[in-house]
Amino acid sequence: MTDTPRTADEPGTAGEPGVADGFRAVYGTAPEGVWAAPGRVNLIGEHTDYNDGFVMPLALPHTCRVAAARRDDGVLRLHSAGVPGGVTELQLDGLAPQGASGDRGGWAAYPAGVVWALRGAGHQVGGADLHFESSVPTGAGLSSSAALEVATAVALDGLYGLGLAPDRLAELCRRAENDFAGVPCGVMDQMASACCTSGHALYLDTRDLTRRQIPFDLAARGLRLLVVDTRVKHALGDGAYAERRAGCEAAAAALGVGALRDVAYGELAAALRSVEDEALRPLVRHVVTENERVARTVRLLDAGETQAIGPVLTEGHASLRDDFAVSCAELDLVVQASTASGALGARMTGGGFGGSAIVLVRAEAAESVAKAVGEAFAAAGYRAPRVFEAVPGPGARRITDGITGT
Ligand code: GAF
Repeated sequence: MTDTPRTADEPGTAGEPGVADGFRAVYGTAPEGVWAAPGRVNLIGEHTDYNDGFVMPLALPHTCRVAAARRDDGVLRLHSAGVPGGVTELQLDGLAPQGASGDRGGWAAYPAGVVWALRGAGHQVGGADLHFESSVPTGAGLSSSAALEVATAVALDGLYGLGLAPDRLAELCRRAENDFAGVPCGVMDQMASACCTSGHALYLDTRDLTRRQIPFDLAARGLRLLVVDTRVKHALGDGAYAERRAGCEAAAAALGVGALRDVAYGELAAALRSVEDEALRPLVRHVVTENERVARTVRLLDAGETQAIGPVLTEGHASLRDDFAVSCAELDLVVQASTASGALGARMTGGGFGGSAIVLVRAEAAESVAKAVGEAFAAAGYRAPRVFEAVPGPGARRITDGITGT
């Protein structure tokens, strides 16, 4: 494998002393605390969240960390170590959904949108200075935006003593992304970042946000989960994601249901016959079968048959590739090369159109499978992928408080 994730707890990388020091360097004073929120991979349940369906993400050790302090003058200042351009300064009263920088595209729209959503929901949030450092790869389908939003939300919740539950923060972060930053995502990524726990996958019903932490200790079973970042840029805002979402909504309307989640697996054949628009049928088939794959995965994990989820993952990939049409050649190659070289199963993870895949392997096969994927990429003339292991980490949290000194 080629890469090891940095974690917030790892000294000497981008841990909390680094981000507090970064805050001091930018703003000249000490932060009041440091908070962290992780990126995620989704084990199964893709493009189901905006259909009120089921998902099962787990938190990565990669985090967005934010050092933060209150201000009493109605000003929000935002700075990211990873982005050139210095400090973005905004007036709280002037925050409006067209985007923090007026172009909808700037990174600052995500944290600014969270402040806007919190205030819009009636929470007493004043000004703040925020400095971010993130180890979540951007554009890799690993939820760097959700990590940024949720880090902002937990920091403001802590600074202003709001006492909001993690799922409420996640919902407000989703609102920020949909209505302020203009990205029509579902709620999975924000819920994953806010609510995942170490050593577990989060089984989530996105309709009512009921959830269960499912133990996911792969090492104990002699297994490993690899993440392969194809380094093909992934972006949700480019229209294709919104088109899939609109197609699902049109299909639900044609079927007379509130959301495709309401079509039971046993009713699929009849539902497909009654959708007149042929272009919508594959979308229905993917969502209905994907919800069934989540249910199957839960049953297998509950029964301790972890390695048997491998073929379910690969089946999910075929559905995303052939029915939902959100894969790409590089993601397909990860799945093909890894399963051909001994992986138990593999699939793209996240929104697709590039980004990352996950690969379930027996521990002893991890190196050879990663090598086989790298060789397949080289043979195809693709850029070398980044490969690392996903071990389920904790969700959003405060990592230091009471920082003193300047
Ligand atoms: C992206 C979105 F942000 C999620 O809400 C989800 O729809 C996912 O794509 C696909 O499952 O990560």
